[in-house]
Amino acid sequence: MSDSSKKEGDILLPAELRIVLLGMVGVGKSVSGNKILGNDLFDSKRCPSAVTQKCQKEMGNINNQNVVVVDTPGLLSIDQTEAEIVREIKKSINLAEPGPHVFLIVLSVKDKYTKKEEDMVKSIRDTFGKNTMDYTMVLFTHGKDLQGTIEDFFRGNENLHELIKKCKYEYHLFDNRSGTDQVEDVPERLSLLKKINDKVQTAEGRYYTAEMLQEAETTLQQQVQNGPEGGTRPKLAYIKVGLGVGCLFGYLSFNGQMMSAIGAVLGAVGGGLLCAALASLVIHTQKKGKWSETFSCLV
Ligand SMILES: Nc1nc2c(ncn2[C@@H]2O[C@H](COP(=O)(O)OP(=O)(O)OP(=O)(O)O)[C@@H](O)[C@H]2O)c(=O)[nH]1
Ligand SMILES: [Mg+2]
Repeated sequence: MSDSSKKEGDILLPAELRIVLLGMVGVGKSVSGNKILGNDLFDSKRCPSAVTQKCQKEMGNINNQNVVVVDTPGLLSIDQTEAEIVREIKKSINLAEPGPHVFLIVLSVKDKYTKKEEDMVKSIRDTFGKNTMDYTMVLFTHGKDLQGTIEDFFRGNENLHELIKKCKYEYHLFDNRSGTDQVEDVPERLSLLKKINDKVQTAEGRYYTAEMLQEAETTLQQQVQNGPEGGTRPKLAYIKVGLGVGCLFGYLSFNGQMMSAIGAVLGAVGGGLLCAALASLVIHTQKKGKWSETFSCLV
């Protein structure tokens, strides 16, 4: 989906650019939002507890383009339960209506990329669904603390490097100096907005929508219902069909040689076992994402 655009020189800019900030507590989401908008609008401070507790939408006009920024509470915070935080950050989609062009996952280069950061990214992907990475950029903060280049930094961790490769909007580096002087940091702001605008252009103005969020919610619900092992429901369905088909075959094939009822029972047991085995194979390969491998073996 795309919205109306206007021509500026040779570049086709979306009339409005919508950005959602995501990440863990204290990594610099709010201060980055202030820098993007060139204004001190989001509350930001060094503090042992989460500062941002609710989603907040702010906007500004930068180089004749409306820019909407939605700040969100930090994930994996101990100040609220994960369910509460996820419920809150989902509101960012409506606040950025008709939907954000880009999610900025904010990471600080002062922090190592550990299982906690991986869990945070997983939580974002579970919440916003399979399309998330098509609309995501990693925004690194604390640039001044970097030794070497940002590329050296993320290539130094295989999982972080993999994350960057998956992000259609790639990555960007900020250094948000303390205080309000960072809002005057025009070159950093403009280079980020240019990068996002270029990517939006490549994506032909598409943005993440409320329908995608709805789809993600449905998928997650199904996964919860089916349980971590893929659930028993599909297996039961296969077994029921197997029993039915087995009964029929058993009845037909043994009819005349044995009592047809015994034939039906034998057929039902055989059919049930066969279909249960097939169900397990299907679920196992589905979970491992090895459909093509399985089918190339079977053919
Ligand atoms: N020097 C420096 N300080 C930064 C940078 N980014 C953030 N900070 C500081 O880190 C502190 C936390 O920044 P916030 O923007 O409030 O972080 P947040 O992610 O919004 O935090 P919560 O709302 O609590 O989740 C503030 O004191 C910022 O000034 C940076 O790039 N460089
Ligand atoms: Mg904040």
